[in-house]
Amino acid sequence: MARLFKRSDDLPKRSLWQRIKDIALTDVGALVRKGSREGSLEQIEELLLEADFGVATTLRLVEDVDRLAQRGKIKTHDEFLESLRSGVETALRHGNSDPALRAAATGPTVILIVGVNGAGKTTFIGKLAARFRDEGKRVIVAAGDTFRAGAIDQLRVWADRAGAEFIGGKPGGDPAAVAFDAIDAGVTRGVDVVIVDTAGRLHTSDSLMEELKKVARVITRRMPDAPHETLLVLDGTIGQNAVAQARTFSAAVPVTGLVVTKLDGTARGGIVVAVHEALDVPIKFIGVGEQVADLVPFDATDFARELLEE
Ligand SMILES: Nc1nc2c(ncn2[C@@H]2O[C@H](COP(=O)(O)OP(=O)(O)O)[C@@H](O)[C@H]2O)c(=O)[nH]1
Ligand SMILES: [Mg+2]
Repeated sequence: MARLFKRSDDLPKRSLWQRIKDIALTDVGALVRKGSREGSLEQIEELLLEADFGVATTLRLVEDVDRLAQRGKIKTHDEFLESLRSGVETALRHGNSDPALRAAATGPTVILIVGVNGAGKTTFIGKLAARFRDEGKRVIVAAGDTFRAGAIDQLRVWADRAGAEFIGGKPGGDPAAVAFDAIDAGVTRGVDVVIVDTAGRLHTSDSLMEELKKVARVITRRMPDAPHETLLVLDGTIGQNAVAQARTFSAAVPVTGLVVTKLDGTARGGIVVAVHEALDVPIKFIGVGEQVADLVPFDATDFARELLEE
Protein backbone atom coordinates (compact mmCIF):
# COMPACT_ATOMS: atom_id res chain seq x y z
CA MET A 1 0.00 0.00 0.00
CA ALA A 2 2.93 2.29 -0.62
CA ARG A 3 0.87 4.81 -2.59
CA LEU A 4 -1.72 5.39 0.10
CA PHE A 5 -2.09 8.88 1.49
CA LYS A 6 0.98 10.13 -0.35
CA ARG A 7 -0.71 13.09 -1.97
CA SER A 8 -2.96 15.29 0.02
CA ASP A 9 -5.72 17.57 -1.16
CA ASP A 10 -6.89 20.31 1.11
CA LEU A 11 -4.81 19.22 4.06
CA PRO A 12 -1.17 20.04 4.82
CA LYS A 13 1.42 17.84 3.12
CA ARG A 14 2.56 16.32 6.37
CA SER A 15 1.26 12.95 7.48
CA LEU A 16 -1.45 12.53 10.07
CA TRP A 17 1.01 11.11 12.57
CA GLN A 18 3.47 13.97 12.01
CA ARG A 19 0.72 16.42 12.81
CA ILE A 20 -0.49 14.51 15.86
CA LYS A 21 3.07 14.15 17.10
CA ASP A 22 3.55 17.94 17.01
CA ILE A 23 1.02 18.25 19.79
CA ALA A 24 3.38 16.57 22.19
CA LEU A 25 6.55 17.14 20.23
CA THR A 26 9.19 17.55 22.84
CA ASP A 27 7.27 16.10 25.71
CA VAL A 28 4.75 13.26 25.64
CA GLY A 29 4.23 14.03 29.31
CA ALA A 30 1.98 16.90 28.19
CA LEU A 31 -0.66 14.20 27.65
CA VAL A 32 -0.94 13.61 31.39
CA ARG A 33 0.10 16.91 32.96
CA LYS A 34 -2.52 19.04 34.57
CA GLY A 35 -2.98 22.21 32.54
CA SER A 36 -1.74 20.82 29.22
CA ARG A 37 -3.61 17.51 29.12
CA GLU A 38 -7.02 18.76 28.03
CA GLY A 39 -5.62 21.08 25.38
CA SER A 40 -3.50 18.28 23.92
CA LEU A 41 -6.38 15.83 23.79
CA GLU A 42 -8.59 18.44 22.15
CA GLN A 43 -5.98 19.04 19.46
CA ILE A 44 -5.68 15.32 18.76
CA GLU A 45 -9.46 15.19 18.53
CA GLU A 46 -9.44 17.99 15.93
CA LEU A 47 -6.85 16.25 13.77
CA LEU A 48 -8.74 12.96 13.86
CA LEU A 49 -11.99 14.71 12.90
CA GLU A 50 -10.16 16.44 10.03
CA ALA A 51 -8.96 13.03 8.89
CA ASP A 52 -12.62 11.89 8.65
CA PHE A 53 -12.72 9.43 11.53
CA GLY A 54 -16.12 10.81 12.49
CA VAL A 55 -17.22 11.85 15.95
CA ALA A 56 -17.86 8.49 17.61
CA THR A 57 -14.59 6.87 16.55
CA THR A 58 -12.59 10.01 17.29
CA LEU A 59 -13.93 10.31 20.83
CA ARG A 60 -13.15 6.67 21.51
CA LEU A 61 -9.62 6.88 20.14
CA VAL A 62 -8.92 9.98 22.22
CA GLU A 63 -10.38 8.35 25.33
CA ASP A 64 -8.11 5.36 24.78
CA VAL A 65 -5.05 7.61 24.49
CA ASP A 66 -6.09 9.49 27.61
CA ARG A 67 -6.62 6.32 29.62
CA LEU A 68 -3.31 4.76 28.53
CA ALA A 69 -1.44 8.01 29.22
CA GLN A 70 -2.95 8.28 32.71
CA ARG A 71 -1.84 4.71 33.42
CA GLY A 72 1.69 5.55 32.39
CA LYS A 73 1.52 3.40 29.25
CA ILE A 74 2.36 6.29 26.91
CA LYS A 75 5.73 7.73 27.79
CA THR A 76 7.43 7.84 24.41
CA HIS A 77 6.43 8.81 20.89
CA ASP A 78 6.67 5.17 19.85
CA GLU A 79 4.21 4.16 22.55
CA PHE A 80 1.94 7.02 21.52
CA LEU A 81 2.05 5.96 17.87
CA GLU A 82 1.51 2.29 18.70
CA SER A 83 -1.47 3.08 20.91
CA LEU A 84 -3.17 5.04 18.13
CA ARG A 85 -2.43 2.37 15.53
CA SER A 86 -3.71 -0.31 17.79
CA GLY A 87 -6.91 1.69 18.44
CA VAL A 88 -7.50 2.02 14.69
CA GLU A 89 -6.79 -1.65 14.08
CA THR A 90 -9.09 -2.74 16.90
CA ALA A 91 -11.90 -0.62 15.43
CA LEU A 92 -11.36 -2.17 12.01
CA ARG A 93 -11.38 -5.72 13.41
CA HIS A 94 -14.48 -5.14 15.50
CA GLY A 95 -17.71 -6.86 14.45
CA ASN A 96 -18.13 -7.95 10.83
CA SER A 97 -14.66 -7.46 9.49
CA ASP A 98 -13.67 -10.44 7.34
CA PRO A 99 -12.18 -8.98 4.15
CA ALA A 100 -12.40 -12.25 2.18
CA LEU A 101 -15.03 -12.48 -0.56
CA ARG A 102 -17.72 -15.10 -0.05
CA ALA A 103 -17.91 -17.66 -2.84
CA ALA A 104 -20.86 -19.70 -4.12
CA ALA A 105 -20.99 -23.33 -2.95
CA THR A 106 -21.91 -24.37 -6.49
CA GLY A 107 -22.28 -22.39 -9.68
CA PRO A 108 -20.95 -18.92 -10.30
CA THR A 109 -20.20 -16.51 -7.48
CA VAL A 110 -22.39 -13.46 -8.10
CA ILE A 111 -21.12 -10.05 -6.99
CA LEU A 112 -23.49 -7.09 -7.19
CA ILE A 113 -21.84 -3.66 -7.23
CA VAL A 114 -23.72 -0.59 -5.98
CA GLY A 115 -22.84 3.04 -5.28
CA VAL A 116 -23.44 6.56 -6.53
CA ASN A 117 -22.24 7.91 -9.88
CA GLY A 118 -18.54 8.60 -9.94
CA ALA A 119 -17.72 6.55 -6.83
CA GLY A 120 -15.57 4.21 -8.91
CA LYS A 121 -17.86 1.18 -9.48
CA THR A 122 -16.94 0.48 -13.08
CA THR A 123 -13.23 1.00 -12.44
CA PHE A 124 -13.41 -1.33 -9.44
CA ILE A 125 -15.19 -3.98 -11.52
CA GLY A 126 -12.45 -3.77 -14.14
CA LYS A 127 -9.74 -4.20 -11.51
CA LEU A 128 -11.59 -7.01 -9.73
CA ALA A 129 -12.28 -8.87 -12.97
CA ALA A 130 -8.56 -8.66 -13.77
CA ARG A 131 -7.69 -10.13 -10.35
CA PHE A 132 -10.01 -13.07 -10.88
CA ARG A 133 -8.58 -13.60 -14.39
CA ASP A 134 -5.07 -13.64 -12.91
CA GLU A 135 -6.25 -16.43 -10.62
CA GLY A 136 -7.31 -18.35 -13.74
CA LYS A 137 -11.03 -17.79 -13.18
CA ARG A 138 -13.62 -17.35 -15.90
CA VAL A 139 -15.49 -14.07 -15.41
CA ILE A 140 -18.61 -12.40 -16.81
CA VAL A 141 -19.20 -8.69 -16.25
CA ALA A 142 -22.71 -7.34 -16.72
CA ALA A 143 -23.38 -3.73 -17.76
CA GLY A 144 -26.29 -2.98 -15.44
CA ASP A 145 -25.72 0.77 -15.66
CA THR A 146 -27.98 1.27 -18.67
CA PHE A 147 -28.88 4.74 -17.48
CA ARG A 148 -25.76 6.76 -18.19
CA ALA A 149 -24.54 7.26 -21.75
CA GLY A 150 -21.12 5.72 -22.17
CA ALA A 151 -21.31 3.48 -19.10
CA ILE A 152 -21.87 0.32 -21.15
CA ASP A 153 -18.87 0.94 -23.43
CA GLN A 154 -16.70 1.94 -20.47
CA LEU A 155 -17.34 -1.45 -18.86
CA ARG A 156 -16.81 -3.25 -22.16
CA VAL A 157 -13.34 -1.72 -22.46
CA TRP A 158 -12.43 -2.91 -18.94
CA ALA A 159 -13.84 -6.38 -19.70
CA ASP A 160 -11.82 -6.70 -22.92
CA ARG A 161 -8.67 -5.59 -21.18
CA ALA A 162 -9.20 -8.11 -18.37
CA GLY A 163 -10.17 -10.95 -20.69
CA ALA A 164 -13.62 -11.17 -19.11
CA GLU A 165 -16.83 -11.99 -20.97
CA PHE A 166 -19.31 -9.15 -21.34
CA ILE A 167 -23.10 -9.02 -21.14
CA GLY A 168 -24.76 -5.70 -21.93
CA GLY A 169 -28.21 -4.48 -22.77
CA LYS A 170 -29.33 -1.46 -24.71
CA PRO A 171 -28.86 2.07 -23.37
CA GLY A 172 -31.97 2.88 -21.38
CA GLY A 173 -32.84 -0.82 -21.09
CA ASP A 174 -33.90 -2.72 -17.97
CA PRO A 175 -30.89 -3.32 -15.70
CA ALA A 176 -32.64 -6.21 -13.95
CA ALA A 177 -32.97 -7.96 -17.34
CA VAL A 178 -29.23 -7.50 -17.96
CA ALA A 179 -28.46 -8.96 -14.53
CA PHE A 180 -30.77 -11.91 -15.16
CA ASP A 181 -29.18 -12.61 -18.57
CA ALA A 182 -25.72 -12.46 -17.02
CA ILE A 183 -26.50 -14.92 -14.23
CA ASP A 184 -28.22 -17.16 -16.77
CA ALA A 185 -25.16 -17.07 -19.02
CA GLY A 186 -22.93 -17.62 -15.99
CA VAL A 187 -24.81 -20.76 -14.99
CA THR A 188 -25.09 -22.26 -18.49
CA ARG A 189 -21.51 -21.41 -19.50
CA GLY A 190 -20.14 -22.60 -16.17
CA VAL A 191 -18.14 -19.46 -15.37
CA ASP A 192 -16.65 -18.86 -11.92
CA VAL A 193 -17.68 -15.28 -11.23
CA VAL A 194 -20.40 -12.89 -12.45
CA ILE A 195 -19.94 -9.21 -11.55
CA VAL A 196 -22.97 -6.96 -12.04
CA ASP A 197 -22.54 -3.20 -12.48
CA THR A 198 -25.43 -0.86 -11.63
CA ALA A 199 -26.45 2.75 -12.21
CA GLY A 200 -25.58 5.37 -9.62
CA ARG A 201 -28.13 8.03 -10.32
CA LEU A 202 -31.75 8.20 -11.39
CA HIS A 203 -34.06 11.19 -11.22
CA THR A 204 -34.66 10.50 -7.56
CA SER A 205 -32.79 8.55 -4.92
CA ASP A 206 -36.02 6.61 -4.24
CA SER A 207 -36.25 5.35 -7.78
CA LEU A 208 -32.58 4.33 -7.70
CA MET A 209 -33.14 2.32 -4.52
CA GLU A 210 -36.26 0.69 -6.01
CA GLU A 211 -34.27 -0.24 -9.10
CA LEU A 212 -31.49 -1.78 -7.01
CA LYS A 213 -34.00 -3.81 -5.00
CA LYS A 214 -35.46 -5.10 -8.25
CA VAL A 215 -32.03 -6.04 -9.62
CA ALA A 216 -31.25 -7.94 -6.40
CA ARG A 217 -34.65 -9.67 -6.48
CA VAL A 218 -34.27 -10.77 -10.08
CA ILE A 219 -30.76 -12.13 -9.39
CA THR A 220 -32.11 -14.18 -6.49
CA ARG A 221 -34.94 -15.47 -8.69
CA ARG A 222 -32.43 -16.92 -11.15
CA MET A 223 -30.04 -18.19 -8.46
CA PRO A 224 -31.49 -18.50 -4.95
CA ASP A 225 -28.27 -18.03 -2.94
CA ALA A 226 -27.14 -15.04 -5.06
CA PRO A 227 -25.91 -12.37 -4.88
CA HIS A 228 -23.12 -13.84 -2.75
CA GLU A 229 -21.71 -10.38 -2.20
CA THR A 230 -23.29 -6.95 -2.54
CA LEU A 231 -20.39 -4.50 -2.48
CA LEU A 232 -20.97 -0.81 -1.91
CA VAL A 233 -18.35 1.39 -3.56
CA LEU A 234 -17.66 4.67 -1.73
CA ASP A 235 -15.51 7.59 -2.83
CA GLY A 236 -12.98 8.08 -0.02
CA THR A 237 -12.63 11.80 -0.71
CA ILE A 238 -16.17 12.95 0.07
CA GLY A 239 -15.91 13.01 3.84
CA GLN A 240 -18.83 12.12 6.09
CA ASN A 241 -21.15 12.03 3.05
CA ALA A 242 -19.78 8.54 2.54
CA VAL A 243 -21.34 7.51 5.84
CA ALA A 244 -24.70 8.96 4.77
CA GLN A 245 -24.50 7.13 1.44
CA ALA A 246 -23.62 3.92 3.20
CA ARG A 247 -26.73 4.17 5.36
CA THR A 248 -29.01 4.93 2.39
CA PHE A 249 -27.76 2.02 0.30
CA SER A 250 -27.76 -0.50 3.11
CA ALA A 251 -31.37 0.41 3.89
CA ALA A 252 -32.28 -0.63 0.32
CA VAL A 253 -30.10 -3.71 -0.23
CA PRO A 254 -28.20 -5.90 2.22
CA VAL A 255 -24.67 -4.59 1.72
CA THR A 256 -22.13 -7.32 2.56
CA GLY A 257 -18.90 -5.45 1.92
CA LEU A 258 -17.41 -2.02 1.33
CA VAL A 259 -14.92 -0.77 -1.22
CA VAL A 260 -13.38 2.64 -0.51
CA THR A 261 -11.82 4.26 -3.59
CA LYS A 262 -9.52 7.20 -4.34
CA LEU A 263 -7.48 6.81 -1.15
CA ASP A 264 -4.46 7.78 -3.25
CA GLY A 265 -5.76 11.32 -3.45
CA THR A 266 -6.57 12.14 0.14
CA ALA A 267 -5.06 12.37 3.59
CA ARG A 268 -8.44 11.61 5.08
CA GLY A 269 -8.30 7.84 5.35
CA GLY A 270 -10.19 7.87 8.65
CA ILE A 271 -13.35 7.53 6.58
CA VAL A 272 -12.53 3.83 6.17
CA VAL A 273 -12.90 3.35 9.93
CA ALA A 274 -16.01 5.54 10.08
CA VAL A 275 -17.95 3.63 7.40
CA HIS A 276 -16.96 0.25 8.81
CA GLU A 277 -18.20 1.30 12.23
CA ALA A 278 -21.39 2.93 10.93
CA LEU A 279 -22.54 -0.19 9.05
CA ASP A 280 -20.79 -3.06 10.84
CA VAL A 281 -19.82 -4.33 7.40
CA PRO A 282 -16.30 -5.42 6.40
CA ILE A 283 -14.04 -3.32 4.20
CA LYS A 284 -13.09 -5.68 1.36
CA PHE A 285 -10.88 -3.58 -0.90
CA ILE A 286 -9.44 -0.12 -1.20
CA GLY A 287 -8.79 1.72 -4.46
CA VAL A 288 -5.51 3.61 -4.75
CA GLY A 289 -5.53 4.81 -8.35
CA GLU A 290 -7.10 4.54 -11.78
CA GLN A 291 -5.00 1.68 -13.14
CA VAL A 292 -5.81 -2.01 -13.07
CA ALA A 293 -3.15 -2.74 -10.43
CA ASP A 294 -4.42 -0.01 -8.08
CA LEU A 295 -6.63 -2.27 -6.00
CA VAL A 296 -5.59 -3.48 -2.56
CA PRO A 297 -7.30 -6.34 -0.67
CA PHE A 298 -8.03 -4.86 2.73
CA ASP A 299 -5.82 -5.64 5.70
CA ALA A 300 -6.54 -3.90 9.02
CA THR A 301 -2.96 -4.06 10.31
CA ASP A 302 -1.41 -2.68 7.12
CA PHE A 303 -4.06 -0.02 6.88
CA ALA A 304 -3.59 1.25 10.45
CA ARG A 305 0.17 1.33 9.85
CA GLU A 306 -0.13 3.27 6.57
CA LEU A 307 -2.71 5.65 7.93
CA LEU A 308 -0.45 6.49 10.85
CA GLU A 309 2.86 6.35 9.09
CA GLU A 310 5.94 7.75 10.76
N1 LIG B 1 -7.46 8.47 -8.12
C1 LIG B 1 -8.36 7.49 -8.23
N2 LIG B 1 -9.34 7.59 -9.15
C2 LIG B 1 -10.26 6.60 -9.23
C3 LIG B 1 -10.21 5.46 -8.38
N3 LIG B 1 -11.26 4.68 -8.70
C4 LIG B 1 -11.93 5.29 -9.70
N4 LIG B 1 -11.34 6.45 -10.04
C5 LIG B 1 -11.75 7.44 -11.05
O1 LIG B 1 -13.02 7.97 -10.69
C6 LIG B 1 -13.80 8.26 -11.84
C7 LIG B 1 -15.17 7.59 -11.75
O2 LIG B 1 -14.97 6.18 -11.82
P1 LIG B 1 -16.08 5.18 -12.40
O3 LIG B 1 -15.54 3.80 -12.25
O4 LIG B 1 -16.51 5.58 -13.76
O5 LIG B 1 -17.27 5.43 -11.36
P2 LIG B 1 -18.78 4.89 -11.41
O6 LIG B 1 -19.62 6.02 -11.94
O7 LIG B 1 -19.12 4.57 -9.98
O8 LIG B 1 -18.81 3.69 -12.28
C8 LIG B 1 -12.97 7.81 -13.03
O9 LIG B 1 -12.31 8.91 -13.58
C9 LIG B 1 -11.97 6.83 -12.42
O10 LIG B 1 -10.78 6.75 -13.15
C10 LIG B 1 -9.15 5.38 -7.40
O11 LIG B 1 -9.02 4.45 -6.59
N5 LIG B 1 -8.26 6.43 -7.38
MG1 LIG C 1 -19.98 3.23 -13.88
